[in-house]
Amino acid sequence: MARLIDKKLSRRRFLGTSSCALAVATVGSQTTVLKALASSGKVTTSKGAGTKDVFTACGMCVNKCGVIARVRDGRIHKLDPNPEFIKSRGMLCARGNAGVKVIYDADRLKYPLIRVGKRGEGKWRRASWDEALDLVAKNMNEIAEKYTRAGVMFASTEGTFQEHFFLQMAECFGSPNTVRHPTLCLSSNIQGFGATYGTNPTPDVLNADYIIMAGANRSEALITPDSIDQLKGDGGRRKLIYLDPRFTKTAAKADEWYPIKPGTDLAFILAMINVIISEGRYAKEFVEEMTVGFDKLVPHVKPYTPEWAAKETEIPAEDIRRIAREFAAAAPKAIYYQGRRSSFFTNDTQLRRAMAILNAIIGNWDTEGGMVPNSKIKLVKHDYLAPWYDDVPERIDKGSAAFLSEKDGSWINLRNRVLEAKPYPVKGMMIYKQNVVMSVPNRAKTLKMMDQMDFICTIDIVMSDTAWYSDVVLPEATYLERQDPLESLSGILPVVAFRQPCVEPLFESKPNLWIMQNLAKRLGSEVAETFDFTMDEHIHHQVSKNPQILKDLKSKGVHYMKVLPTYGLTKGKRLKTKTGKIEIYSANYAKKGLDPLPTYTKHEDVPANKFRLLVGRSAIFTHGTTANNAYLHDIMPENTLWLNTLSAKKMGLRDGQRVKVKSRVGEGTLKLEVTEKIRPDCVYMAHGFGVISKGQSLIFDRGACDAALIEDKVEPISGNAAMHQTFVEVSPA
Ligand SMILES: Nc1nc2c(c(=O)[nH]1)N[C@H]1C(S)=C(S)[C@@H](COP(=O)(O)OP(=O)(O)OC[C@H]3O[C@@H](n4cnc5c(=O)[nH]c(N)nc54)[C@H](O)[C@@H]3O)O[C@H]1N2
Ligand SMILES: Nc1nc2c(c(=O)[nH]1)N[C@H]1C(S)=C(S)[C@@H](COP(=O)(O)OP(=O)(O)OC[C@H]3O[C@@H](n4cnc5c(=O)[nH]c(N)nc54)[C@H](O)[C@@H]3O)O[C@H]1N2
Ligand code: SF4
Ligand SMILES: [Mo]
Repeated sequence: MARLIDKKLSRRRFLGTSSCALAVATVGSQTTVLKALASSGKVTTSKGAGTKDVFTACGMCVNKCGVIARVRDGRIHKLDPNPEFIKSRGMLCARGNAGVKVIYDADRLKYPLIRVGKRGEGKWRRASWDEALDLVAKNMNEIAEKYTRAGVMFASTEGTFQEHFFLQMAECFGSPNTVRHPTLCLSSNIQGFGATYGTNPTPDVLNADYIIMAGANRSEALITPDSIDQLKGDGGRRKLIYLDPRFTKTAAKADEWYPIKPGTDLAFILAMINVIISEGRYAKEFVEEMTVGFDKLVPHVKPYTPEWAAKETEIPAEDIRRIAREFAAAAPKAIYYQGRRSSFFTNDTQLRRAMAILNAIIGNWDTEGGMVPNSKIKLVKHDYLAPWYDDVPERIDKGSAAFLSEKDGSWINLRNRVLEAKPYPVKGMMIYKQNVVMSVPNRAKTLKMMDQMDFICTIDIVMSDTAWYSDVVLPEATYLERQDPLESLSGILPVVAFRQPCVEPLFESKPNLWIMQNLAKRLGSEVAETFDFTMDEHIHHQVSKNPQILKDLKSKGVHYMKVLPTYGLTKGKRLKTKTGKIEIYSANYAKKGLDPLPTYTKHEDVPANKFRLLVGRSAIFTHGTTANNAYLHDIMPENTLWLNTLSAKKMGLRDGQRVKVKSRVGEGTLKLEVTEKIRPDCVYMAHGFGVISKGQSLIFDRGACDAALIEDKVEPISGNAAMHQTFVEVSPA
């Protein structure tokens, strides 16, 4: 932790400190915040009749930052950051603060609902839990009977600790067809880095002297602690190079910004490797000792000169050459940051392989300021004996990608197979905390898939577009009203996060475990038995090997083992690859007929009179989930279409006018935002608008939906979606 703060600070002092003064710190100055971590005092708790402070974990996005909920007279009146939560450096973002609105949102789901009109018409009747769950179980059993258990698919996403129970339900019911968020998000990242290192390491952003971020907008797409640590470069020794077709908030914080031509990042990296090798700037000893296939890499990158890459990327050759030299000179405290979402192009896995290889040849593996393998605090797994069914086929999307995850599947490939009923029909959908109508590219196809379902049940907290198209909608208690299982968050400094109820669940909402248990009872004793435990028993079982975890969670809302990173733990050990080394050349890929070394492939250029549609995040929204939150809605009531000033001028379009955007698969209408902050050949719109559901009263009929426009292209190695390969026409509305 000494390195965490600019000044030297003993472990003891850090542990004995932290103060709620921190709660007012903003992302603005990272140094201030890290210093605040060291300021004196304990977590302040309120005193007085009717007041209570509850440690919990934010549920507004994947980061799960530590929260202290201030409860007054049975109502949460404020959410503060938990200064002890080292992963988030003791902070909450705008969305974390706006969590109060989630619980007291007039639009939240209050009771189980059963559809009465046509699907998507929005006519519902209130039902009791008994009636709703009877109906769900009846439909699941009928579909299983008619089409096998694989006929019911289970869709869910990361972000809540309770997803485990939903996946358990899928397994115990007997369906192999679980489909999760990774193939909309980071599966090619996991695949590309996994194939090279045997794991997807964490970049040590805090301690790196030289960072290249490309296609990773950390000042807006918030990942803790990277988003905070990245800001340390301000005025300091750190250099941040940023590649993005858009001038984002990260660009504003970078030392250099290059509006790279989308889809050409691989050329940039191959040229960097070319320079580093041809000028002998690689880590020779490390490469010799820790990697395989370097000899094949040398001739492979020969043609990829900076001059060649300049034509592809539109980044000057002299800059590429200089950046490569600076990068190698800063080694091993230099990182090519791999980002998170890698659902960009159809060669994303090879791009991530190239990133991994570039990092490897400068020898930044498992070193301070380099790429560090994750540590994780062990919790005891909850074991159960899933019933065995003889007649269940394999996953419907089996074989649709070279490396398909059995648990996550491939969203787009699965949807295609369901639409073709190949090799068998899938007629039921169980959905937990996923908004598939918004998050899977080509909305028309998702709706078509839903149309052909005999039954759809969605468990959500609001009437999402997906819930709107369902037959039964079940209201889950929000993250502020639930006890969730403990969650171990891996990283350089791993933590265990804790989510406990701050207030009683409002209306008739119920936690997922309760819902699964009561559904299981209706699916037969074998399924029910696997859910025969209380949450309290579950949590005590999780910490049975280390009861201190729970003690820490109760007393300070977080458990961690160390406050100082440890490096070099893998030294002298075999990595989790086949050869036990870093695989620059992948024999595994060669065996599957894939390029064993990343080879450059060109993507289609933007056709005349069209634009490339880019998607990405805004700091104040999470996916298609939070735009209807009243506090956040105040900041941005609708999305706009970013169009470059030059392009707008050429087309005679002006700022603020309404435009129609049309792709091969859909269209939408929204306000135009004329800006210099985007390349002239691209347009951009924020995600989460253009909703179909009238149950989201603030944003219904506002803005346009990007999922309606994006074509459903797929990366063939990981099965990830490729979301930046859609071209659109823009015209006055
Ligand atoms: N506020 C907020 N934070 C979040 C989330 C959220 O919804 N809201 N979601 C979380 C999740 S699940 C994820 S996966 C991460 C996503 O985190 P990131 O992957 O960092 O974020 P994105 O905004 O999806 O995409 C990054 C940037 O890539 C740029 N880009 C597009 N095409 C190219 C290209 O060809 N080359 C280069 N170099 N850049 C390109 C886009 O303009 C965009 O600014 O964020 C996480 N954090
Ligand atoms: N067009 C487009 N598509 C994208 C992206 C993009 O940028 N643009 N980004 C992609 C990425 S990186 C990702 S990770 C995925 C994410 O996409 P999804 O996996 O679909 O996740 P979210 O969009 O966050 O939807 C979460 C749903 O859960 C509900 N919810 C929130 N809290 C709770 C809760 O406590 N309990 C229950 N039961 N429900 C809850 C929300 O209301 C929402 O309906 O989207 C991907 N798809
Ligand atoms: S980054 Fe923001 S929304 Fe995400 S968990 Fe942390 S406070 Fe919550
Ligand atoms: Mo994601």
